[in-house]
Amino acid sequence: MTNGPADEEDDLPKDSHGQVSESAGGMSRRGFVAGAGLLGLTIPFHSGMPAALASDDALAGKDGLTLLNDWPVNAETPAHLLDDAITPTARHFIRNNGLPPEEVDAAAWTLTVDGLVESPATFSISELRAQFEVVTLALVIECGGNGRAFFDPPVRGEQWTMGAVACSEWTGVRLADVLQRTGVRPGAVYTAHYSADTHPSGEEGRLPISRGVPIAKAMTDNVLVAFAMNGGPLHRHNGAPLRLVVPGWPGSCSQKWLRRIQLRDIVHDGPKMTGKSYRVPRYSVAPGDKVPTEDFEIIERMPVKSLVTSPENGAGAAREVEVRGHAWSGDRTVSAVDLSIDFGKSWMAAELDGPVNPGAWQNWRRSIAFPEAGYYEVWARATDSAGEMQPFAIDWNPKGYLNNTMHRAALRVA
Ligand SMILES: Nc1nc2c(c(=O)[nH]1)N[C@H]1C(S)=C(S)[C@@H](COP(=O)(O)O)O[C@H]1N2
Ligand SMILES: [Mo]
Repeated sequence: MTNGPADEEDDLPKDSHGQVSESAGGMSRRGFVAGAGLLGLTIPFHSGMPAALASDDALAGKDGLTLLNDWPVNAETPAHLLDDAITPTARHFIRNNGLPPEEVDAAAWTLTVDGLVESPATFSISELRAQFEVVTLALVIECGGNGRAFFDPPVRGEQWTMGAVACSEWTGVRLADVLQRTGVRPGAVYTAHYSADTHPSGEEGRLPISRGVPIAKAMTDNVLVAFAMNGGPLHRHNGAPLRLVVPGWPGSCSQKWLRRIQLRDIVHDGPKMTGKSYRVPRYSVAPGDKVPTEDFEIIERMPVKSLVTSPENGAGAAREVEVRGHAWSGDRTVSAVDLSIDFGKSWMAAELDGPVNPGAWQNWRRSIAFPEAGYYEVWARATDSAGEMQPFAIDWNPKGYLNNTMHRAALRVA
């Protein structure tokens, strides 16, 4: 079964309530998320996903992911499967705007760096390995649309709940080292990333996505051109054999199946850079407001956020449990994670680790004794090094980006 590409620039048909009428898995998209937006729990898709939808090999090599769309393949990870400090490859979410290249030959793959550089160059993966320092870093990739499913009124696009985020260990070379080798010409302001995936329309030469970042971001020393993931090859859907990893910024900056980086003298204007893609209004808008495209700006750093990965949302729990999860904040560090089990009336600090390296998420935990049996929600609220805290309510925007509201995990305490 096919849902069709969810091109974030295309106007999909809407029903009379202004909701997306495109179906997912035979149900309306709202059907999937009904209730989830109210409580942040009972997300029925995992158990509710029709078996036929997951029966083909779209998710081969993945473990427990929830398929949101099978063409292109888009799949998220239930929060409790993100419990590991380092996300296993099998649990790294998949966000495809197009169709991955069918057959890739890592030995023949090349990366070309050109545009406003002193000396354009083309590198094979073995040349990258041989000519630059190889580094391994734990880095968060989070889709700009993670949490979109909770927007009210709803917005179109993939209906991510909590799980379009991961922190795998990436091995590669620093983009900064590669750019230092080719030289950056004065006047270069932005990168432009090109890749080998194809547009779902099948139109010759039409790119599914080509994003870029300001040169200063590209020169940050945790931005990698990565050829290994968790000590093994990249998964086919995570960009094999070569991708960018740009931690702290929308996942869309981390171009998969990377073939070319061009330096430009203007802000890159490739597909999904302009219009309303990965852009938000410069000011707060009322939920449902129409906003002129010229009032949108490119999303840069991702906001402070946290995830409760244990116990599992909706599970039963003993009277005393260890609650744990991760927290991250764009280019910053997280300075505190606070927990509430009484709907925000009172808060207690979690024990919080530092990041293993800049760009990694931070693990936190706390043992909690529930006062009596019953229904609880564990709320987690991270605060970052700039004092920014996760909000209660979504700062609504037309494309459903940047939802960093607190994660609320429901528990039945025996
Ligand atoms: N070539 C290419 N790169 C891409 C994409 C894509 O569709 N094509 N999707 C982007 C988006 S929107 C995100 S959130 C991340 C997701 O990375 P993942 O699929 O490995 O989790 O890849 C980015 N890189
Ligand atoms: Mo994304």
